[in-house]
Amino acid sequence: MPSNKAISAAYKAAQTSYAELGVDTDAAIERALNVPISLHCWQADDVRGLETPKEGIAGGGILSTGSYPGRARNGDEMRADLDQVLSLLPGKQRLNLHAFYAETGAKFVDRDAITPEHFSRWLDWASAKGIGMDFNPTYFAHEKANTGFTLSSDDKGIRDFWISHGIASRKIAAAFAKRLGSPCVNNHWIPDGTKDSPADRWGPRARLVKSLDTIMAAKVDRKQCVDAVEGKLFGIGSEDYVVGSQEFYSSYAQSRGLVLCCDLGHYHPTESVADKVSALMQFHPRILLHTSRPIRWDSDHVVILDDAVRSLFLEVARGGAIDNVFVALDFFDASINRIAAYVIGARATRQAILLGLLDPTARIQAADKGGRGHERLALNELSKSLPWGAVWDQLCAKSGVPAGADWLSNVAGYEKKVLSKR
Ligand code: RNT
Ligand code: ZN
Repeated sequence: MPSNKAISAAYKAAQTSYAELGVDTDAAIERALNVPISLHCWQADDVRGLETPKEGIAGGGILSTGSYPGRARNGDEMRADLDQVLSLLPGKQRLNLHAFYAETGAKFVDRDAITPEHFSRWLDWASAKGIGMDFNPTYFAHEKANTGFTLSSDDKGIRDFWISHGIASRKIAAAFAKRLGSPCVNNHWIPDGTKDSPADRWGPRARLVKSLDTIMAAKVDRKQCVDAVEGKLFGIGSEDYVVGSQEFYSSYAQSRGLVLCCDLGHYHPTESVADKVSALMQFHPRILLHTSRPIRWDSDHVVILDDAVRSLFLEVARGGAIDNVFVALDFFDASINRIAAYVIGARATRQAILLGLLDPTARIQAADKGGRGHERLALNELSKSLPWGAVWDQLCAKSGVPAGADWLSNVAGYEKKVLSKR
């Protein structure tokens, strides 16, 4: 358990090491604390949603595995868990809500009919905490998604239903933004696709464009509701064909002035999302990053400080693009304590942001420019062993949250007092 005195002594030494390489650690801490990270509500309840469960509903390929005790069973329990999570996280956070977390009381309200009032309890909670909210239409886990097609379905009735849902989501997002005084990112992920090779790869894509165009044509303030679209390589049940692939959405977002979402789990395992950033951002002024951890496939494991996450934020920092990316978590693991899962994933994401900002970029780029490839390589290597942990502890201390692994005792206390009683 590092004392405050030990933290500041270690920080002073670290500050000197970084300063020798031209890095201002105070400025990096300040900047890293201010990048909003959007906490996905769906880790708390294993992506179940708050609608009355119905029989025979496919999940759209989203699957949380494990049965660790303590899953949140309603909105109040979710908010209590998120309170606990927020108390352990340094810096600025937001809440990322999915549409099927509407609270409609005893009345069933279908997805095409939801309105901002159905989220008033979430809004009151976020407003009391002084945090912004983001939103996601839920185009899965619904009887009208069971064929595997929603907005790209060849059934007009199905398409129209989901178009209404998409429009409803945009109005809700705009209302969130207005109430909380901060633009709301509204991310559309559409699960449509097929398990096996379809005979027609064209029709669904043409229909998806038309449906999305209808949704985006609805009059909603685009400054308040910032729509994003998320592509994917494959899902459970859509192994062969995903209608909304990366190429589809990269072009769609760019041509329609929408934000493109890149999820770390949505590419071939050897593809580098870090490398994509500088390519995409020549054309896309802003992108949304879903931090996740795919193990062999899009498994949505808890984010850790691995190479994929580190190199992604290093690229963002080197490109000076930190203010042009939206950062959101996207993982779900029901096999471990869910509060700890949030804290680990959110802290790792912010650590990667901090590490990017601590990069001695000017020095490394000067070596590069001077044709001293060996120096570039040596400095890149050196940056891995710089005392960034001491800078991180200082960031936590500055934010008034436990440094090191001290937060584990808070999680243990909450498990004993609250989670074990569920
Ligand atoms: C699915 C996408 C999407 C979802 C959430 C629940 O593969 O990553 O972002 O995880 O909308
Ligand atoms: Zn995602």
